[in-house]
Amino acid sequence: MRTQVAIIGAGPAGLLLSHLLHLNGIEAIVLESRTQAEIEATIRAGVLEQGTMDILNNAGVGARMQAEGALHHGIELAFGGQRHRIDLTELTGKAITVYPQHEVIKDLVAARLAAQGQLLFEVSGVQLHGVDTTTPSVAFVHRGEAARIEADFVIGCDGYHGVARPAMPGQGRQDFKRDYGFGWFGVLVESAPSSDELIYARHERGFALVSTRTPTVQRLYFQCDPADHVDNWSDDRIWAELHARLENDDGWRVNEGRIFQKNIIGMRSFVSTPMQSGRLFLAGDAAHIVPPTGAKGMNLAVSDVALLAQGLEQFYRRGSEERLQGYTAAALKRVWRAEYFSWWMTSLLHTFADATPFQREVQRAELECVVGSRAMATALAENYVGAF
Ligand code: RFL
Ligand code: PHB
Repeated sequence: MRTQVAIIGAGPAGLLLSHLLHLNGIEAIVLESRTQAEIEATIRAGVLEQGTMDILNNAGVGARMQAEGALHHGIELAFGGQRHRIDLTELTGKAITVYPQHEVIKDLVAARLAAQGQLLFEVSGVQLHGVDTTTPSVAFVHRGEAARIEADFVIGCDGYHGVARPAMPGQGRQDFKRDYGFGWFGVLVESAPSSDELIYARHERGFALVSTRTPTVQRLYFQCDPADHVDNWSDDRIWAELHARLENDDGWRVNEGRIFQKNIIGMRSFVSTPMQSGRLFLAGDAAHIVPPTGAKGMNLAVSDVALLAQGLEQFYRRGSEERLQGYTAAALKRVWRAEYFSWWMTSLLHTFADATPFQREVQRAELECVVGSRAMATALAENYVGAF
């Protein structure tokens, strides 16, 4: 098989990139290890920045997001028994949209299939060859048969555990990493939203987050031991923990309902540089991870591939590699800002096992500054909506 761009991974990064390339008349093949049903059912992100929505809308895949996504003009920070609203729109002129990542995936898959895009599911044994030549190739197994794609470029959109980053030449690479030592316990709940806006809560027992998915499904999280197991948490124990962490003086309570999914994720920050070598480029979680507190992961994946699509378009249309060569620098500028913000939100809102009493008081004081100072609230809001 021969194509212009071989893309590994059909997450938001890989699917959107293949669609943006298609819109520019560039051919791509996407290789995905899971089934279509699996990728369309994986529950992950929920918050889309305006810039992400603009990219999806301009690519013609935003109709359902516009119809079904919920526009949020603020978020709440809860601590010390009180809830404080950060008015995102008043402070920045922008808003965010809550629309589940797996719905974005469904929209992108539908668009790719409608355009007869080449999307191969259930591939295995993906191996990259010749990425430092102008004729790279990808070997893999599909439907029990060995196959190979010859391409001009290979793009690793295969997430944190993928094969593309390990295939990068080791020389000159630098990885930056921070493990937080805690995780998030996430539940999906059949019930009406408890709040019109997301609530980020700091409590001595640990962080909690109230988010939504649809008018009948809530997404709730609480800080936990990443080595804990969902089976240790009965529904009653989960509700007791959430009520304890979300306690407040005005009598507001999170709505209970049937819990139909539980999962635990670890929290880490990670950046691998450079994001390119020869004809191999990395995008999204394959190159960087943020803790979910800042809601930035999918937004970064989308902005990476928007840059790559521009670079590839310039290459094929004008024969210039200038933008492609500047990809790492352009992407990392935004990536590091998101790394900073996600680290800061995480530090502000979680309990740290090794925190001294002094550090705990400073953390509480910082939260008071954020809700009390328009300048600090604006800084949070600008970062949260992706205003700069
Ligand atoms: P993905 O989504 O991990 O997709 C990678 C795809 O590659 C496939 N793959 C392979 N295919 C072929 N061969 C191989 N060897 C392969 N290895 C892997 C995988 O099967 C998969 O389909 O990466 P991508 O596209 O870079 O997208 C990144 C986002 O998914 C991620 O950053 C976000 O989900 C992060 N995130 C959030 N981001 C936001 O912008 N807003 C949020 O509100 C938000 N909340 C979250 C989140 C992530 C979470 N988890 C579960 C980590 C909340 C949570 C709980
Ligand atoms: C979510 O709804 O899954 C979500 C929302 C905000 C975050 C992280 C996750 O910061």
